[in-house]
Amino acid sequence: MMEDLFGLWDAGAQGLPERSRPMPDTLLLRGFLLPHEAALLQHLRAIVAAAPFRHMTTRSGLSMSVASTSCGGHGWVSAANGYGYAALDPLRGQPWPAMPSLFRTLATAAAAEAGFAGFDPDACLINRYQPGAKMGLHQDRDERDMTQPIVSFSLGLPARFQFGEGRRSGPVQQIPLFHGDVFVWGGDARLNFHGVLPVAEGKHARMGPQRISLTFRRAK
Ligand code: MD3
Ligand code: FE
Repeated sequence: MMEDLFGLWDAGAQGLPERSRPMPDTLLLRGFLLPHEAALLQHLRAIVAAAPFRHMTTRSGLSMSVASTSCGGHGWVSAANGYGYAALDPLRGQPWPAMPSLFRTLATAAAAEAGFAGFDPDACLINRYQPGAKMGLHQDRDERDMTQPIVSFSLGLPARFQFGEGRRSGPVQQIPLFHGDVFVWGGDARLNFHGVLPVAEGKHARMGPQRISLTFRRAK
């Protein structure tokens, strides 16, 4: 698509503010990853070659439309018999690939910008959204220390991110996330409900027909 060839799907071309606080204790950094794009993608390729994307199963036995893998000391896993953090990749019976120091450095820097100094992630969940894939509204509550923030990186196709408050039935806002954006959540926003609407068809110039998110957490 022409828009994509000229990079119009990236935040810089949308004329959006470089940083904003969509709600208290959050920070959205537009294009924060773009200076590091090539190195990030190289690391990502190596991780996925070692620990491939797979569709996990929810507790209700349904296959997720998003495919996932992890890097770091702990990976988030879900199966019919439960979910949470695991030091071994159940698919391979081996540790997850190490978290590249560039990933950690960028996540820690983004968290510090948001006011969460000293964030030291031990888990990075990598989600792949092909067109049509989505993630329903949920809370992230499998981590031990809820005073630690969550940092997410967005790459590839844009997505409409949905977020509400600490209760499922509360009001929901939508915000577009683009290639290179970083979103930080902590403090009072840490247990907010959030999700991703179905990703629209398209082909990103550098990522192809997919959106990939990397979500950094302190699991243990
Ligand atoms: C807001 N992933 O993996 S990342 C997830 O784009 C997840 O793949 C989405 O939600 C994705 O659990 C969203 C942004 C995010 C992550 C954690 C949050 C937003 C959050 C925790 C609390 C509030
Ligand atoms: Fe989540």
